Amino acid sequence: MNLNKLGFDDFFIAHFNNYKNKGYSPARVISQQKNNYLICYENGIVNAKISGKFLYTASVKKNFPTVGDWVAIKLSGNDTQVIIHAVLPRKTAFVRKLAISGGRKIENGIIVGGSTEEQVIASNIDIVFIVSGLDENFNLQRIERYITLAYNSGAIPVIILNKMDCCNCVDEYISKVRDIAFGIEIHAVSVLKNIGMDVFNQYLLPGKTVVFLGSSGVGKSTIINYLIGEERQKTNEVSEVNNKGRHTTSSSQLIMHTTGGMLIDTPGLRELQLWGEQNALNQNFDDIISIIAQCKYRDCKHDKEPGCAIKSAFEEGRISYDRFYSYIKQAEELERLSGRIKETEIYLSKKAKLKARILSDNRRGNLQY
Ligand SMILES: Nc1nc2c(ncn2[C@@H]2O[C@H](COP(=O)(O)OP(=O)(O)OP(=O)(O)O)[C@@H](O)[C@H]2O)c(=O)[nH]1
Ligand SMILES: [Mg+2]
Ligand SMILES: [Zn+2]
Repeated sequence: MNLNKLGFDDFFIAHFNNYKNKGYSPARVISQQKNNYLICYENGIVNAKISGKFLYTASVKKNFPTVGDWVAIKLSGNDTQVIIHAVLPRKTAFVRKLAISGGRKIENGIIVGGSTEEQVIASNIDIVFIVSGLDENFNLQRIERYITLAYNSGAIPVIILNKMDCCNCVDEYISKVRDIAFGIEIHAVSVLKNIGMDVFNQYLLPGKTVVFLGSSGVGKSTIINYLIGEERQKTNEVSEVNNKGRHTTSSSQLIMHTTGGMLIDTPGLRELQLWGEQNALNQNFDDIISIIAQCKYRDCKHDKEPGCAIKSAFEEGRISYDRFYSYIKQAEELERLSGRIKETEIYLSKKAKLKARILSDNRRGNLQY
């Protein structure tokens, strides 16, 4: 395996020099499941694990190897199990902030302390495809957030509006996206109906890496399968017979393309977006969040639970029902998007939502906002 073809260029060669002198070999991470890595090195693809020393010193998540990383490995005699000793500096990286539940402290009603952590979703990428479906899940704000993160990555963002077969006003959507994506290429395609798929040719270049990002179900894996010409990545196809057989991508994976380009498939919303969205929600509603944090019970539904801080805040006029209601609305949107809301701290019962709405209607005007 020629490592240059995998993207091992002057940048990495320079950074690897130090390790080379100590007898290490370079390799690129192509997939990861906890501490089980699949890496590609000069002799092919092998399983790898992180060294004990590395585990001991890499305290934060973002220091661990991730898909797309170049790493320094030590080969043992038979090469069946190699050890990763270090991660080379990343040229680019798509990073998402994670909210760490439980990591927060409240002092005098204010959130303090490190409540977020960075997660590297893919690294050493040249192009970030922000994939969105032209269907009922289309969401301009979400695209906006992806653009911000893509720009932060250092790679070039490109917007792919997939499922154009589901939409009869494609131009309208393109112009909406154009308004928020100044100077970014926007391509409408349908992988299912094979419309406009040629646009990918210009991005699949030898030694270059592209990553597909976007919510679950937008068609990332379907596009990748189309591009590599085989059903390599399981897709979210639902069997019409029993409605079973959903296959959502669960971890990132780097795949070689015949052009010599590399494609990284990533898991959608269910794995990643939730915490990002939750984080954004927390930022928007930090007043509500800090009050909720003072509820006596962690799973307080803000209904009849004793020691509910939200209830007292209503009574004392410290927050408005309207604001609480819009928080619930957004949390509800999250719930729809993720289906994993019960695992988050913002789970609220249907009853509490209804009650907040009724109270909101009754008391409108009585409260000072
Ligand atoms: N109508 C239509 N459906 C599509 C198109 N592309 C993908 N789909 C369907 O959308 C569903 C989800 O596709 P996936 O490729 O699994 O989506 P994904 O983005 O990989 O989803 P995650 O792996 O969960 O992040 C599948 O049922 C696809 O058949 C398209 O162009 N048009
Ligand atoms: Mg997928
Ligand atoms: Zn409460």
